Amino acid sequence: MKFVDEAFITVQSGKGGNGCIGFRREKYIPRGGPDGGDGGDGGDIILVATTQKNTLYEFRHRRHIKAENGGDGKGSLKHGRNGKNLIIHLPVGTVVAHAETNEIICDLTEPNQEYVIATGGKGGLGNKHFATSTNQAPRFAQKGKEGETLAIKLELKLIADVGIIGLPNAGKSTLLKMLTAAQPKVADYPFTTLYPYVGVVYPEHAQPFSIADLPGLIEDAHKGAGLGIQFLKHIERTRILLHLIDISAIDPLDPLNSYELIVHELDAYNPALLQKQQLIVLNKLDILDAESNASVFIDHMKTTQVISISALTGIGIDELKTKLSGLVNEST
Ligand SMILES: Nc1nc2c(ncn2[C@@H]2O[C@H](COP(=O)(O)OP(=O)(O)OP(=O)(O)O)[C@@H](O)[C@H]2O)c(=O)[nH]1
Ligand SMILES: [Mg+2]
Repeated sequence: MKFVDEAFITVQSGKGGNGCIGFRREKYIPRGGPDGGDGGDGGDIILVATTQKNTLYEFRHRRHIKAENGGDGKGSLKHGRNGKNLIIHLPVGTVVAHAETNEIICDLTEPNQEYVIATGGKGGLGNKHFATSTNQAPRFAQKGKEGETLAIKLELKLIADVGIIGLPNAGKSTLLKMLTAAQPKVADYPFTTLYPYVGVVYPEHAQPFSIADLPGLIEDAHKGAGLGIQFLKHIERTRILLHLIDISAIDPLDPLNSYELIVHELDAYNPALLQKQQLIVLNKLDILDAESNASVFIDHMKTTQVISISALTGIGIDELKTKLSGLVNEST
């Protein structure tokens, strides 16, 4: 299904049913008392976070969502039926805000998290409730209350422990496939990945953690170049950045330049991104000359926080898993 990470919808809870004006009419009871039943309550609109969805695509076509109205009360004290609550399943990571003011209403960060966004109108009371000593046959009942109508903006900001970033073709999707059961498309042309994928890594002796494959970044991504900025926001909610670099270049200085380009893009979009824990991973170590390029890179960077792998053949993957799992646990 197509990836959509923003949608505007209107939600409307159900109206309460009206209370009934009724009187008992039985054979030997000439003037029966009031017996109008109460109206049922209108249904609520409830948002529920689910891991089963990763797009807001359906809301392109589902713009107005309404819960059921409550039924009217009936004679013989029959209570109107309550309107059914309407549950809207949203992907984990959806931020819900007022459409006009952008004021945040709730942030669905946990699976199964619930939020009642519009409460159904109360049902009206039947005339039975209004009988008094002076008015034993009240000819009025309460009307049901209107439901609430709210225009909201849904914005999906993926949540993952680790986000894989890098230039197009660095091998990000290949790495996600190697580490998890996710099946993103892999191909030897740039911009194969058009939207983020999230997979779960199950290390042998540690807690599982989630990892997101993000579309490739290029120069001026922060200004909208390539797939650009629309995906940079998904990096905001990953705790650790895995910066993947193709080390198989002919010019050993290329990987360094590509590293700096990406760092510059992150900084230009939001400097806070650079405060995140970052792990540099050099990919395509199986290709000729990659190893010597890797040494050049490591010398220049003067850091040991670098892991060399081949996402294709599996070189270094176990070491990477252990390293990531350690970083994830440290940061919780
Ligand atoms: N030899 C070799 N090729 C690799 C390796 N990892 C990825 N590739 C190849 O590099 C090409 C790009 O891989 P992808 O995984 O699609 O790259 P990506 O970073 O997801 O690319 P975009 O989605 O376009 O940003 C594919 O042809 C892969 O088969 C590796 O470790 N070794
Ligand atoms: Mg890809």
